[in-house]
Amino acid sequence: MDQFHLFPPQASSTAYGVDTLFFVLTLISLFFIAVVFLPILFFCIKYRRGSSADRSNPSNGSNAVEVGWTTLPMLMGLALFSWGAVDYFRLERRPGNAIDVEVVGKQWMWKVQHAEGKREINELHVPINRTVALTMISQDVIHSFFVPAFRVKQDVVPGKYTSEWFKPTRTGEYHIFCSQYCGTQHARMIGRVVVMQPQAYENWLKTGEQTESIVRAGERLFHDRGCSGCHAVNSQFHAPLLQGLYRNPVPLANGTVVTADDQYLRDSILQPAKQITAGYDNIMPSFSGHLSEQEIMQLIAYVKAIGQQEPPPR
Ligand code: HEC
Ligand SMILES: [Cu+2]
Repeated sequence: MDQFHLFPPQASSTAYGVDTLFFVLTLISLFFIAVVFLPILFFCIKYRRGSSADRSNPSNGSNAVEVGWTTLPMLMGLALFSWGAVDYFRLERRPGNAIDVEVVGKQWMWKVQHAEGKREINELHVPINRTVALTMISQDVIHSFFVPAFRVKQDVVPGKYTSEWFKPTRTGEYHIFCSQYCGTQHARMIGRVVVMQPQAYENWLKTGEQTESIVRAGERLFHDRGCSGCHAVNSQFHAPLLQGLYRNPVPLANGTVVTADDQYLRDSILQPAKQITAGYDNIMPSFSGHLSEQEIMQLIAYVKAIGQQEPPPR
């Protein structure tokens, strides 16, 4: 299908599945178009003015036909739904063992940061045959991260993390589009994914100025912004330790229990009063407006990193 450029190349592990479903849907639609329009054409000719066709119109019902054309399309519809749902869930569930990349959308560019700390704008370098998982957020309006060659598209929303993953299966450069109208320069909010051989990717990561990793940057912020003043073992304040927190259940003061995922950590930093941890007072100041989206992502990366450690004794 590559010679025929009706479609972008299939450059990810999921592209073929998405295309197959799309083609089957198109074929089925063509079939039903034929079933409807060929008889119309046939009857137009048969019953044209002046033809000697029989117009007495005797009624003849058939239960078999009625049941048939009700159940068959229903089963087809259900089959297509299940097929689509299976593919959808596969695309929705972020696989483990992925390369994490953070993406911030803003009018009108894509800001990318790799876990190792490397940053780029409107470009995303990735190695071939590795799963890449993007954690995305917008710092202004709704955008959408669309890579046609990978058949993935996901809205990028202010205030809420969304994610998107793909596994590139061929090297090369592929378009990134913003596919959500986001203002006058929306059409310019484009970029490219560069899929590289693993070794070339490793070399690329080392080029340019040396940057600290996302976790290191988060650790630095954690001290600079005064988080450690409350959340440290020897703190004067009564604040929860963040070690062992990530992905674990947190009992809240209102009696409910939530899981400490990325969104919870984000909300804890920006709107601490929204979900008070049980046994603590609402003394944490809100950092809303004091941190950039990238800084919030770095802090979260750090809290996630220490979240895998054992809580130290107090
Ligand atoms: C004045 C002290 C203080 C400062 C400064 C502070 N916190 Fe907190 N933090 C608290 C307290 C007390 C709680 C528990 C009550 C609540 O949920 O608001 C808390 C809760 C949290 C939680 C949820 C923890 C849990 O177990 O559910 C996270 C995550 C968090 N803080 C991160 C941060 C980060 C990141 C910073 C720095 C940007 C920060 N805090 C700065 C006092 C503080
Ligand atoms: Cu946009």
